[in-house]
Amino acid sequence: MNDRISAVQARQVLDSRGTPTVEVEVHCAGGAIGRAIVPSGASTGKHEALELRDGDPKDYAGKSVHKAVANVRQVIAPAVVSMAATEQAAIDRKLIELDGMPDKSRLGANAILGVSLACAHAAAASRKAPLWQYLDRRPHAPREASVARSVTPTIPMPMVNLISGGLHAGRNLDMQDFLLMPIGAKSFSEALHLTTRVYRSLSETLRDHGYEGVLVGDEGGFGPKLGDNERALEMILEAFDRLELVPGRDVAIAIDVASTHFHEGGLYRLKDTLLSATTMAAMLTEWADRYPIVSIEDGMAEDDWAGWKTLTESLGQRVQLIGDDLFATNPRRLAQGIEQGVANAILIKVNQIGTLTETLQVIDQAHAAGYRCVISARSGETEDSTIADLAVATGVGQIKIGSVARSERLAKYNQLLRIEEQMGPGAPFATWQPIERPQ
Ligand code: 2PG
Ligand code: MG
Repeated sequence: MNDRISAVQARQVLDSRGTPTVEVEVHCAGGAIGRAIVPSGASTGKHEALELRDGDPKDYAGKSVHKAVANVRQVIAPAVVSMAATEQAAIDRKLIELDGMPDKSRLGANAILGVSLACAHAAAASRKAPLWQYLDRRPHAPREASVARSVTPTIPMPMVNLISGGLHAGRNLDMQDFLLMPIGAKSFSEALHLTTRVYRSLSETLRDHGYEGVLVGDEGGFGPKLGDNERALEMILEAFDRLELVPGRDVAIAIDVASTHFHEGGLYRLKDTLLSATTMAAMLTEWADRYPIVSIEDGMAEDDWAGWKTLTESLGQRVQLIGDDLFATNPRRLAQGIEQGVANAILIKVNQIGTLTETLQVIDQAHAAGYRCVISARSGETEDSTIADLAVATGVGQIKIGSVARSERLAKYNQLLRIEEQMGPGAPFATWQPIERPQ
Protein backbone atom coordinates (compact mmCIF):
# COMPACT_ATOMS: atom_id res chain seq x y z
CA MET A 1 0.00 0.00 0.00
CA ASN A 2 2.38 2.64 -1.29
CA ASP A 3 -0.14 5.45 -1.09
CA ARG A 4 -0.85 5.07 2.67
CA ILE A 5 -0.15 8.33 4.50
CA SER A 6 2.81 7.78 6.81
CA ALA A 7 3.32 11.34 8.10
CA VAL A 8 1.85 14.82 7.87
CA GLN A 9 4.07 17.81 8.52
CA ALA A 10 3.10 21.48 8.76
CA ARG A 11 4.95 24.74 9.15
CA GLN A 12 4.43 28.48 8.99
CA VAL A 13 5.78 30.08 5.79
CA LEU A 14 5.23 33.55 4.26
CA ASP A 15 3.02 34.61 1.36
CA SER A 16 3.47 37.31 -1.28
CA ARG A 17 2.62 40.07 1.21
CA GLY A 18 5.07 38.73 3.79
CA THR A 19 2.13 37.45 5.83
CA PRO A 20 2.31 34.03 7.51
CA THR A 21 0.42 31.13 5.99
CA VAL A 22 0.27 27.35 6.39
CA GLU A 23 2.36 24.87 4.42
CA VAL A 24 1.56 21.16 4.69
CA GLU A 25 3.51 18.12 3.52
CA VAL A 26 1.93 14.72 3.25
CA HIS A 27 4.27 11.72 3.09
CA CYS A 28 3.21 8.33 1.76
CA ALA A 29 4.61 4.95 2.77
CA GLY A 30 6.00 4.41 -0.73
CA GLY A 31 8.04 7.61 -0.54
CA ALA A 32 5.76 9.99 -2.44
CA ILE A 33 5.47 13.48 -0.94
CA GLY A 34 2.83 16.11 -1.64
CA ARG A 35 3.09 19.73 -0.57
CA ALA A 36 0.64 22.62 -0.59
CA ILE A 37 0.67 26.21 0.65
CA VAL A 38 -2.59 27.95 1.53
CA PRO A 39 -3.44 31.32 -0.13
CA SER A 40 -5.04 34.27 1.66
CA GLY A 41 -7.36 37.12 0.63
CA ALA A 42 -7.41 40.83 1.47
CA SER A 43 -10.86 41.68 0.15
CA THR A 44 -12.27 38.78 2.11
CA GLY A 45 -16.02 38.16 2.17
CA LYS A 46 -17.77 37.54 5.46
CA HIS A 47 -19.24 34.23 4.29
CA GLU A 48 -15.85 32.59 3.73
CA ALA A 49 -14.57 29.70 5.82
CA LEU A 50 -12.45 30.93 8.71
CA GLU A 51 -8.74 31.54 8.32
CA LEU A 52 -7.33 30.81 11.77
CA ARG A 53 -4.77 33.39 12.93
CA ASP A 54 -3.17 33.64 16.36
CA GLY A 55 -4.12 37.27 17.08
CA ASP A 56 -0.99 38.08 19.07
CA PRO A 57 -0.13 41.68 18.13
CA LYS A 58 3.56 41.04 18.78
CA ASP A 59 3.73 38.12 16.36
CA TYR A 60 3.36 39.27 12.74
CA ALA A 61 0.80 41.85 13.90
CA GLY A 62 -1.60 39.13 14.97
CA LYS A 63 -1.31 37.20 11.71
CA SER A 64 0.91 34.28 12.70
CA VAL A 65 -0.65 30.83 12.13
CA HIS A 66 0.98 28.70 14.85
CA LYS A 67 -2.41 27.47 16.10
CA ALA A 68 -3.39 26.26 12.64
CA VAL A 69 0.00 24.57 12.26
CA ALA A 70 -0.41 22.91 15.67
CA ASN A 71 -3.90 21.73 14.66
CA VAL A 72 -2.43 19.99 11.62
CA ARG A 73 0.30 18.35 13.67
CA GLN A 74 -1.68 17.40 16.75
CA VAL A 75 -5.27 16.87 15.62
CA ILE A 76 -5.34 16.19 11.89
CA ALA A 77 -2.13 14.18 11.40
CA PRO A 78 -3.04 11.37 13.84
CA ALA A 79 -6.49 11.09 12.23
CA VAL A 80 -5.35 10.77 8.61
CA VAL A 81 -2.13 8.80 9.01
CA SER A 82 -2.65 5.32 7.53
CA MET A 83 -5.51 6.46 5.26
CA ALA A 84 -4.73 6.21 1.54
CA ALA A 85 -3.80 9.59 0.08
CA THR A 86 -5.93 8.69 -2.94
CA GLU A 87 -9.09 8.55 -0.82
CA GLN A 88 -9.62 12.29 -1.21
CA ALA A 89 -13.35 12.28 -0.48
CA ALA A 90 -12.91 10.18 2.68
CA ILE A 91 -10.01 12.34 3.87
CA ASP A 92 -11.98 15.53 3.30
CA ARG A 93 -15.00 14.06 5.11
CA LYS A 94 -12.77 13.23 8.04
CA LEU A 95 -11.36 16.78 8.09
CA ILE A 96 -14.87 18.25 8.07
CA GLU A 97 -15.93 15.92 10.91
CA LEU A 98 -12.86 16.68 13.00
CA ASP A 99 -13.63 20.37 12.74
CA GLY A 100 -17.38 20.07 13.20
CA MET A 101 -18.15 23.75 12.50
CA PRO A 102 -19.92 25.00 9.36
CA ASP A 103 -17.20 27.63 8.79
CA LYS A 104 -14.28 25.36 9.79
CA SER A 105 -13.48 27.69 12.66
CA ARG A 106 -12.32 25.06 15.16
CA LEU A 107 -9.22 23.83 13.33
CA GLY A 108 -9.14 26.65 10.77
CA ALA A 109 -9.88 26.39 7.06
CA ASN A 110 -6.19 27.15 6.46
CA ALA A 111 -5.15 24.03 8.43
CA ILE A 112 -7.79 21.90 6.70
CA LEU A 113 -7.16 23.12 3.16
CA GLY A 114 -3.40 22.65 3.49
CA VAL A 115 -3.93 18.96 4.31
CA SER A 116 -6.64 18.47 1.70
CA LEU A 117 -4.51 19.85 -1.15
CA ALA A 118 -1.26 18.24 0.03
CA CYS A 119 -3.06 14.85 0.01
CA ALA A 120 -4.03 15.37 -3.63
CA HIS A 121 -0.41 16.21 -4.49
CA ALA A 122 0.84 13.16 -2.58
CA ALA A 123 -1.70 10.91 -4.30
CA ALA A 124 -0.69 12.24 -7.73
CA ALA A 125 2.97 11.74 -6.87
CA SER A 126 2.32 8.18 -5.71
CA ARG A 127 0.59 7.49 -9.05
CA LYS A 128 3.49 9.25 -10.81
CA ALA A 129 0.98 11.48 -12.59
CA PRO A 130 0.89 15.26 -12.96
CA LEU A 131 -1.79 16.68 -10.66
CA TRP A 132 -4.08 17.80 -13.49
CA GLN A 133 -4.04 14.28 -14.91
CA TYR A 134 -4.64 12.70 -11.53
CA LEU A 135 -7.60 15.00 -10.91
CA ASP A 136 -8.98 14.44 -14.39
CA ARG A 137 -12.36 12.96 -13.86
CA ARG A 138 -12.94 11.14 -17.12
CA PRO A 139 -13.94 7.49 -16.76
CA HIS A 140 -10.45 6.09 -17.31
CA ALA A 141 -8.96 8.40 -14.70
CA PRO A 142 -8.54 7.56 -11.01
CA ARG A 143 -11.95 8.28 -9.52
CA GLU A 144 -11.26 8.63 -5.83
CA ALA A 145 -10.31 12.28 -6.01
CA SER A 146 -13.42 13.29 -7.78
CA VAL A 147 -17.13 13.35 -8.11
CA ALA A 148 -18.55 11.90 -11.31
CA ARG A 149 -18.76 14.24 -14.26
CA SER A 150 -17.58 14.09 -17.81
CA VAL A 151 -15.30 16.91 -18.77
CA THR A 152 -12.27 17.09 -20.96
CA PRO A 153 -9.22 18.62 -19.33
CA THR A 154 -8.86 22.02 -20.91
CA ILE A 155 -6.42 24.86 -20.41
CA PRO A 156 -8.41 27.85 -19.18
CA MET A 157 -8.70 31.29 -20.75
CA PRO A 158 -6.87 33.66 -18.38
CA MET A 159 -8.53 36.76 -16.96
CA VAL A 160 -5.52 38.98 -16.28
CA ASN A 161 -5.25 41.93 -13.92
CA LEU A 162 -4.08 45.10 -15.70
CA ILE A 163 -5.04 47.90 -13.31
CA SER A 164 -5.50 47.38 -9.58
CA GLY A 165 -7.49 49.48 -7.16
CA GLY A 166 -9.47 49.01 -3.97
CA LEU A 167 -7.90 47.11 -1.11
CA HIS A 168 -5.19 45.74 -3.41
CA ALA A 169 -3.63 49.09 -4.26
CA GLY A 170 -4.15 51.50 -1.38
CA ARG A 171 -7.67 52.45 -2.48
CA ASN A 172 -6.36 54.57 -5.40
CA LEU A 173 -9.61 53.62 -7.18
CA ASP A 174 -12.88 52.34 -5.71
CA MET A 175 -13.01 49.32 -7.96
CA GLN A 176 -10.57 46.51 -7.41
CA ASP A 177 -9.50 45.04 -10.75
CA PHE A 178 -9.61 45.98 -14.41
CA LEU A 179 -8.68 42.84 -16.30
CA LEU A 180 -7.84 41.66 -19.80
CA MET A 181 -9.35 38.65 -21.49
CA PRO A 182 -7.20 37.80 -24.55
CA ILE A 183 -10.22 36.32 -26.33
CA GLY A 184 -8.67 36.18 -29.80
CA ALA A 185 -5.91 33.78 -28.75
CA LYS A 186 -6.04 30.24 -30.10
CA SER A 187 -3.77 28.67 -27.49
CA PHE A 188 -2.71 29.39 -23.94
CA SER A 189 0.83 30.40 -24.88
CA GLU A 190 -0.58 32.78 -27.49
CA ALA A 191 -2.92 34.22 -24.84
CA LEU A 192 -0.03 34.80 -22.47
CA HIS A 193 2.09 36.42 -25.16
CA LEU A 194 -0.73 38.75 -26.16
CA THR A 195 -1.25 39.60 -22.50
CA THR A 196 2.36 40.65 -21.97
CA ARG A 197 2.14 42.87 -25.05
CA VAL A 198 -0.96 44.58 -23.68
CA TYR A 199 0.67 44.93 -20.24
CA ARG A 200 3.67 46.71 -21.77
CA SER A 201 1.51 48.84 -24.02
CA LEU A 202 -0.51 49.92 -20.98
CA SER A 203 2.70 50.77 -19.13
CA GLU A 204 3.70 53.08 -22.00
CA THR A 205 0.19 54.53 -22.23
CA LEU A 206 0.18 55.41 -18.54
CA ARG A 207 3.64 56.95 -18.78
CA ASP A 208 2.67 59.03 -21.83
CA HIS A 209 -0.33 60.37 -19.94
CA GLY A 210 1.91 61.57 -17.17
CA TYR A 211 1.36 58.82 -14.63
CA GLU A 212 5.04 58.59 -13.77
CA GLY A 213 6.55 55.98 -11.50
CA VAL A 214 3.45 53.81 -11.45
CA LEU A 215 3.80 51.02 -8.90
CA VAL A 216 2.05 47.70 -9.05
CA GLY A 217 -0.60 46.44 -6.65
CA ASP A 218 -0.77 43.17 -4.73
CA GLU A 219 -1.46 41.13 -7.84
CA GLY A 220 1.04 42.86 -10.14
CA GLY A 221 -1.48 45.11 -11.90
CA PHE A 222 -0.59 48.80 -12.30
CA GLY A 223 -1.81 51.02 -9.48
CA PRO A 224 -1.88 54.56 -10.93
CA LYS A 225 -3.80 57.40 -9.27
CA LEU A 226 -6.27 57.76 -12.12
CA GLY A 227 -8.91 59.94 -10.55
CA ASP A 228 -11.85 57.79 -11.54
CA ASN A 229 -12.75 54.28 -12.58
CA GLU A 230 -13.70 55.09 -16.15
CA ARG A 231 -10.25 56.54 -16.74
CA ALA A 232 -8.90 53.01 -16.15
CA LEU A 233 -11.13 51.70 -18.93
CA GLU A 234 -10.00 54.50 -21.25
CA MET A 235 -6.31 53.77 -20.57
CA ILE A 236 -6.85 50.09 -21.36
CA LEU A 237 -8.67 50.90 -24.60
CA GLU A 238 -5.79 53.14 -25.64
CA ALA A 239 -3.31 50.35 -24.83
CA PHE A 240 -5.32 48.06 -27.14
CA ASP A 241 -5.42 50.70 -29.83
CA ARG A 242 -1.66 51.21 -29.80
CA LEU A 243 -1.29 47.52 -30.69
CA GLU A 244 -4.11 47.73 -33.27
CA LEU A 245 -6.03 45.10 -31.33
CA VAL A 246 -9.76 45.00 -32.00
CA PRO A 247 -11.88 45.00 -28.82
CA GLY A 248 -14.47 42.27 -28.94
CA ARG A 249 -12.43 40.25 -31.42
CA ASP A 250 -8.86 40.08 -30.10
CA VAL A 251 -9.29 41.37 -26.57
CA ALA A 252 -12.01 42.16 -24.06
CA ILE A 253 -12.28 43.67 -20.59
CA ALA A 254 -13.44 42.13 -17.32
CA ILE A 255 -13.86 44.01 -14.05
CA ASP A 256 -13.95 42.96 -10.42
CA VAL A 257 -15.93 45.74 -8.78
CA ALA A 258 -15.49 44.14 -5.32
CA SER A 259 -18.36 46.36 -4.29
CA THR A 260 -18.80 44.78 -0.85
CA HIS A 261 -15.88 46.91 0.24
CA PHE A 262 -17.51 50.25 -0.55
CA HIS A 263 -21.06 49.28 0.39
CA GLU A 264 -22.16 51.41 3.34
CA GLY A 265 -25.60 51.54 4.90
CA GLY A 266 -27.27 50.03 1.84
CA LEU A 267 -25.55 52.41 -0.61
CA TYR A 268 -22.46 52.21 -2.80
CA ARG A 269 -19.81 54.89 -2.20
CA LEU A 270 -17.95 55.80 -5.40
CA LYS A 271 -15.55 58.64 -4.65
CA ASP A 272 -17.80 61.02 -2.77
CA THR A 273 -21.06 59.95 -4.33
CA LEU A 274 -23.47 57.48 -2.78
CA LEU A 275 -25.33 55.33 -5.30
CA SER A 276 -28.38 53.16 -4.75
CA ALA A 277 -28.21 49.58 -6.07
CA THR A 278 -30.47 50.63 -8.96
CA THR A 279 -28.19 53.50 -9.93
CA MET A 280 -25.15 51.25 -9.58
CA ALA A 281 -26.76 48.64 -11.89
CA ALA A 282 -27.63 51.39 -14.37
CA MET A 283 -24.02 52.63 -14.35
CA LEU A 284 -22.60 49.14 -14.94
CA THR A 285 -25.13 48.56 -17.72
CA GLU A 286 -24.13 51.80 -19.37
CA TRP A 287 -20.47 50.78 -19.13
CA ALA A 288 -21.28 47.44 -20.74
CA ASP A 289 -22.89 49.40 -23.60
CA ARG A 290 -19.94 51.73 -24.07
CA TYR A 291 -16.92 49.51 -23.35
CA PRO A 292 -16.00 45.98 -24.45
CA ILE A 293 -16.78 44.56 -21.01
CA VAL A 294 -17.67 40.88 -21.10
CA SER A 295 -17.51 39.99 -17.40
CA ILE A 296 -18.36 41.80 -14.15
CA GLU A 297 -17.53 40.32 -10.74
CA ASP A 298 -19.18 41.41 -7.49
CA GLY A 299 -21.07 44.25 -9.16
CA MET A 300 -23.20 44.20 -6.01
CA ALA A 301 -22.30 43.57 -2.37
CA GLU A 302 -22.23 40.17 -0.69
CA ASP A 303 -25.63 40.49 1.03
CA ASP A 304 -27.41 42.78 -1.41
CA TRP A 305 -29.54 40.05 -2.98
CA ALA A 306 -32.08 42.59 -4.27
CA GLY A 307 -29.30 44.62 -5.92
CA TRP A 308 -27.96 41.45 -7.49
CA LYS A 309 -31.40 40.65 -8.86
CA THR A 310 -31.64 44.11 -10.47
CA LEU A 311 -28.16 43.76 -11.97
CA THR A 312 -28.88 40.26 -13.28
CA GLU A 313 -32.15 41.37 -14.85
CA SER A 314 -30.35 44.21 -16.56
CA LEU A 315 -27.18 42.46 -17.76
CA GLY A 316 -27.43 38.71 -17.10
CA GLN A 317 -28.35 37.89 -20.70
CA ARG A 318 -25.25 39.43 -22.22
CA VAL A 319 -22.49 39.80 -19.62
CA GLN A 320 -20.88 37.21 -17.37
CA LEU A 321 -21.88 38.20 -13.83
CA ILE A 322 -19.61 36.49 -11.30
CA GLY A 323 -20.41 36.11 -7.61
CA ASP A 324 -17.27 36.11 -5.47
CA ASP A 325 -18.05 37.56 -2.02
CA LEU A 326 -21.69 36.77 -2.83
CA PHE A 327 -21.23 32.98 -3.14
CA ALA A 328 -17.92 32.49 -1.27
CA THR A 329 -17.56 29.07 -3.02
CA ASN A 330 -20.27 27.89 -0.64
CA PRO A 331 -22.94 25.41 -1.79
CA ARG A 332 -25.68 26.96 0.36
CA ARG A 333 -24.99 30.48 -0.92
CA LEU A 334 -24.82 29.22 -4.50
CA ALA A 335 -28.10 27.31 -4.09
CA GLN A 336 -29.75 30.52 -2.90
CA GLY A 337 -28.38 32.38 -5.92
CA ILE A 338 -29.57 29.73 -8.35
CA GLU A 339 -33.01 29.73 -6.77
CA GLN A 340 -33.31 33.51 -6.91
CA GLY A 341 -31.80 33.68 -10.41
CA VAL A 342 -28.95 36.01 -9.51
CA ALA A 343 -25.57 36.11 -11.28
CA ASN A 344 -24.67 33.57 -13.96
CA ALA A 345 -21.18 32.57 -12.82
CA ILE A 346 -19.27 31.81 -9.62
CA LEU A 347 -15.71 32.53 -8.62
CA ILE A 348 -14.10 29.40 -7.20
CA LYS A 349 -11.49 29.95 -4.47
CA VAL A 350 -10.34 26.83 -2.66
CA ASN A 351 -9.74 28.60 0.66
CA GLN A 352 -13.22 30.11 0.76
CA ILE A 353 -14.65 26.63 1.35
CA GLY A 354 -11.63 24.71 2.65
CA THR A 355 -11.43 21.27 1.03
CA LEU A 356 -10.78 19.98 -2.47
CA THR A 357 -13.84 17.72 -2.48
CA GLU A 358 -16.21 20.54 -1.56
CA THR A 359 -14.60 22.71 -4.24
CA LEU A 360 -15.25 20.03 -6.87
CA GLN A 361 -18.82 19.66 -5.65
CA VAL A 362 -19.52 23.39 -5.91
CA ILE A 363 -18.19 23.35 -9.47
CA ASP A 364 -20.55 20.51 -10.32
CA GLN A 365 -23.46 22.28 -8.64
CA ALA A 366 -22.77 25.43 -10.67
CA HIS A 367 -22.48 23.58 -13.96
CA ALA A 368 -25.66 21.61 -13.32
CA ALA A 369 -27.51 24.95 -13.00
CA GLY A 370 -25.88 26.40 -16.12
CA TYR A 371 -23.61 28.75 -14.16
CA ARG A 372 -20.05 29.29 -15.32
CA CYS A 373 -17.05 28.85 -13.03
CA VAL A 374 -13.85 30.90 -12.85
CA ILE A 375 -11.09 29.38 -10.72
CA SER A 376 -9.31 32.15 -8.84
CA ALA A 377 -6.15 32.86 -6.90
CA ARG A 378 -6.16 35.15 -3.84
CA SER A 379 -4.36 38.46 -3.52
CA GLY A 380 -2.02 36.75 -1.03
CA GLU A 381 -0.35 33.91 -2.94
CA THR A 382 2.81 31.82 -3.00
CA GLU A 383 4.77 29.57 -5.33
CA ASP A 384 2.00 26.97 -4.92
CA SER A 385 0.40 26.39 -8.32
CA THR A 386 -2.34 23.88 -7.44
CA ILE A 387 -5.11 26.03 -8.95
CA ALA A 388 -3.53 25.81 -12.41
CA ASP A 389 -3.87 22.01 -12.36
CA LEU A 390 -7.32 22.25 -10.81
CA ALA A 391 -8.56 24.58 -13.54
CA VAL A 392 -7.27 22.26 -16.27
CA ALA A 393 -8.61 19.07 -14.68
CA THR A 394 -12.09 20.46 -14.09
CA GLY A 395 -12.24 22.00 -17.56
CA VAL A 396 -14.06 25.07 -16.22
CA GLY A 397 -12.61 27.23 -18.96
CA GLN A 398 -11.49 30.35 -17.06
CA ILE A 399 -8.84 31.24 -14.48
CA LYS A 400 -8.04 34.49 -12.65
CA ILE A 401 -4.53 34.62 -11.23
CA GLY A 402 -3.46 38.26 -11.24
CA SER A 403 -1.09 40.06 -13.57
CA VAL A 404 1.88 38.89 -15.61
CA ALA A 405 4.25 40.30 -13.01
CA ARG A 406 5.36 38.91 -9.63
CA SER A 407 6.48 35.32 -9.33
CA GLU A 408 3.60 34.06 -7.17
CA ARG A 409 1.37 34.88 -10.18
CA LEU A 410 3.83 33.56 -12.78
CA ALA A 411 4.12 30.29 -10.84
CA LYS A 412 0.58 29.50 -12.04
CA TYR A 413 0.98 30.84 -15.59
CA ASN A 414 4.22 28.90 -15.96
CA GLN A 415 2.55 25.74 -14.66
CA LEU A 416 -0.13 26.20 -17.34
CA LEU A 417 2.65 26.47 -19.95
CA ARG A 418 4.11 23.18 -18.64
CA ILE A 419 0.71 21.51 -18.82
CA GLU A 420 0.21 22.82 -22.35
CA GLU A 421 3.49 21.13 -23.29
CA GLN A 422 2.53 17.90 -21.50
CA MET A 423 -0.75 17.82 -23.41
CA GLY A 424 1.12 18.11 -26.69
CA PRO A 425 0.26 19.83 -29.96
CA GLY A 426 -3.34 20.98 -30.12
CA ALA A 427 -3.66 21.06 -26.31
CA PRO A 428 -7.33 21.91 -25.66
CA PHE A 429 -7.69 25.61 -24.84
CA ALA A 430 -10.93 27.22 -23.71
CA THR A 431 -11.97 29.92 -26.13
CA TRP A 432 -14.29 32.63 -24.86
CA GLN A 433 -17.98 31.96 -25.40
CA PRO A 434 -20.05 35.15 -25.12
CA ILE A 435 -23.06 35.09 -22.84
CA GLU A 436 -26.00 35.17 -25.19
CA ARG A 437 -29.69 35.67 -24.88
CA PRO A 438 -31.54 32.35 -25.09
CA GLN A 439 -33.09 32.04 -28.59
C1 2PG B 1 -10.89 38.81 -5.51
C2 2PG B 1 -9.55 38.33 -4.99
C3 2PG B 1 -8.56 38.04 -6.06
P1 2PG B 1 -8.80 38.72 -2.52
O1 2PG B 1 -11.52 39.69 -4.94
O2 2PG B 1 -11.40 38.24 -6.48
O3 2PG B 1 -8.38 39.12 -6.93
O4 2PG B 1 -9.04 39.22 -4.04
O5 2PG B 1 -7.98 37.50 -2.59
O6 2PG B 1 -8.12 39.88 -1.85
O7 2PG B 1 -10.16 38.45 -1.96
MG1 MG C 1 -13.34 39.35 -6.27
